[in-house]
Amino acid sequence: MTASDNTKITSVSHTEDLLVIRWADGETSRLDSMWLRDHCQMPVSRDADNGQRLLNVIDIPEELTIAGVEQLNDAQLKVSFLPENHSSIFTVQWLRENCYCINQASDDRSASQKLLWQCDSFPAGMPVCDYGEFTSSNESKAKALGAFADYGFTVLTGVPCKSGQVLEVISHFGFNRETNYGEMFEVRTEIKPNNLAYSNLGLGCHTDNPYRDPVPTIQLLHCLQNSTAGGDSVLVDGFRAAELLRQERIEHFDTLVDNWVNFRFSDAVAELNSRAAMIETNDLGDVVRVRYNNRSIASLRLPAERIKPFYSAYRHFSEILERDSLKITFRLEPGHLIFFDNTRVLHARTAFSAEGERHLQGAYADLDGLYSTLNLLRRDY
Ligand code: NM2
Ligand code: OGA
Ligand code: ZN
Repeated sequence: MTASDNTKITSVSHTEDLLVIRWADGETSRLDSMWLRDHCQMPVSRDADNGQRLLNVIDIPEELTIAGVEQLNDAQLKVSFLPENHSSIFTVQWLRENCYCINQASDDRSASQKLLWQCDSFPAGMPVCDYGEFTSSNESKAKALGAFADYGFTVLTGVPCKSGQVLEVISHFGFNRETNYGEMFEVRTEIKPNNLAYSNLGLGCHTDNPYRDPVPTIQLLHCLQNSTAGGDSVLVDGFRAAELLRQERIEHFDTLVDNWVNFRFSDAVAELNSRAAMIETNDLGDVVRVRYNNRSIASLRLPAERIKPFYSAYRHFSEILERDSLKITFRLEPGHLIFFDNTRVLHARTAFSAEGERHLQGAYADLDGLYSTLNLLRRDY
């Protein structure tokens, strides 16, 4: 085997605590003894069939040390530990790919893993995929779901205008999330609606169901009819908006991360409450979730001295979200279906007239299923 530059080792050394690998491309790995033992890939430590860890961290002696390191060949390194007299053989490739000095933490959700966008980010048009292609070609599906992962939304065209079709679309990438609104819901004008979505009013930028914990993480809207004047659709990248807030005024950003909001929905058959941050960050300070829906904020209950600072920050974020420079505006036509990450992308619609018909069918699904499908497809490419 000829090792490529990033799996070629220049030197290996160790202390009791650290394995030090210098790589031919100039990178250095300093791997902690406890981390190495815990990540042992041998059959005593991992189930040989499913790869799941057999050992518990408390099975590892706290006084563990590295007793020796031996490079067996270009592809394998043996690390021996004391006092348990255990040896682990690691592949060089595994060490390189999993080294925490070289590879940054990664996940499916955080802003740092995404392509943030605004109004002028799609000069060649929004990410779109023909539904026939989506269902018949794994390559097209991988591309469409990849765009969803990067931008937080994708449009499907040529989706049959059949009632219930939105549920079939979900079955091609994940699982339906049933809620009190049903497996799916009809978005059209109703008399005395239980939710303003079922009126012809315009809706400002929002994420759906902030009053639910956990929130549905994907929303789909399938257009069956849209012959009214108005009723245009708007999307905003909430991660981009949150980053702008952070850049423009960090204390406003911090205020929305640190002061949680009560959200509420109530009708004859449901009473839903949650308390959560409008902007959520992970342990590295990356934005991972945005939750924003002015219609559904319950009584704000914060310690008295936090109310004024909260309103300054909330107003600033709201003002950013309503900037035209962030919005993409388009019209859903019959046969179009948009699906978006409801923890990142906010949606809105303009008011529409009582003349003509506007009918969407909506449904929720979740990101875990979509990312799993995408990862499986990517195994093949
Ligand atoms: N609908 C369309 O989250 C919301 O309350 C927005 C949700 C009623 C399922 C509307
Ligand atoms: C919704 C919603 C937008 C629209 O149903 O949650 O926001 O275009 N609808 O009607
Ligand atoms: Zn909505």
